[in-house]
Amino acid sequence: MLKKSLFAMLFAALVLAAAPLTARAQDRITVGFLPGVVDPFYQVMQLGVEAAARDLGVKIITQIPATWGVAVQTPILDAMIARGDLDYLVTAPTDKDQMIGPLEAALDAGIKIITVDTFLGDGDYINGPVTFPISYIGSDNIEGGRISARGLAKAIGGSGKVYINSTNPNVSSVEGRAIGFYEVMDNEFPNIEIVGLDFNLDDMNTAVQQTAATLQRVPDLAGVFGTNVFSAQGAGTAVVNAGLGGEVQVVAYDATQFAIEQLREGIVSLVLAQKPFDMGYMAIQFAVADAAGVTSLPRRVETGFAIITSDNVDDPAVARFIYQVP
Ligand code: T6T
Repeated sequence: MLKKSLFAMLFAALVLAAAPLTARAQDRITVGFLPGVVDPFYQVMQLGVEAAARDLGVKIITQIPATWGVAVQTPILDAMIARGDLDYLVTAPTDKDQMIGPLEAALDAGIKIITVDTFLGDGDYINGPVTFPISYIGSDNIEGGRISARGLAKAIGGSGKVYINSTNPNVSSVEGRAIGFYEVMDNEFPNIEIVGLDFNLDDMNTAVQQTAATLQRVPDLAGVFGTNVFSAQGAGTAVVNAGLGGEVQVVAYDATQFAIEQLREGIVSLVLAQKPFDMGYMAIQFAVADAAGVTSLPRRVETGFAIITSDNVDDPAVARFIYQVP
């Protein structure tokens, strides 16, 4: 008798212990992760996505385009929709207008959208032209452009000619950076002239060639703003190739190891670190919260920056934002 009831108690305890696990497995959501391109920024974002997925018990399907652009991202998106098992999609649209249609198709197929790093429309998901994504989680890139402009202006002593190397038109992130940069140079630095803006289509070799051509065309160039990983790497490389390291100052958006090395060598004067890990982690938290019925998730979350200079690069509180890719 005693044996029987002990067994019954043990069985009941096992069932109770297993119940939350079973419920959790059944409720588990599946989230697609479709960033912009293979680069250190999105690799760190992927670490954030995976960490949150582990912590919250979410299944992740990741597809990373090899090159930047709508023509590459759209068929990958279509294939992710066709799988039929995604509940949410965390994505960085590679064009603020052209990706609206393909992402609406995902929504129509029952997949809820969270945009990270880049947004659709004007990014105002409450009153703007595009309101279907749950949220935009990313940098305030106009502010990042302003910070970059003030950093470059300081590095060149407040006067001279500067040049912008960027990736593509109509991408909310890099477009915002150029807007903020122009705004500050126009309003705060009357002695600084912006001599050009090139689009390298997120290709580092193109960025090298374009910056080299500008150095030829404008022999008294004082500074370059590289608006993302490949733009800044290309700009820094061209400056070094021309033997102008330290003479022509570079401001680098994105805290890659390469940018930090160039900062230590005096080629780059300021590195602006974004927080891609946070973007990825929070996007998964938002998906889980939405699935659980949370209705007041913020429609826009700005993740902030770390401004890295030679004065603080070894401070652990700042250095932790340098992109660490395994
Ligand atoms: O700068 C990031 C990202 O914010 C931008 O949207 C695209 O380029 C990067 O991924 C860096 O390469």
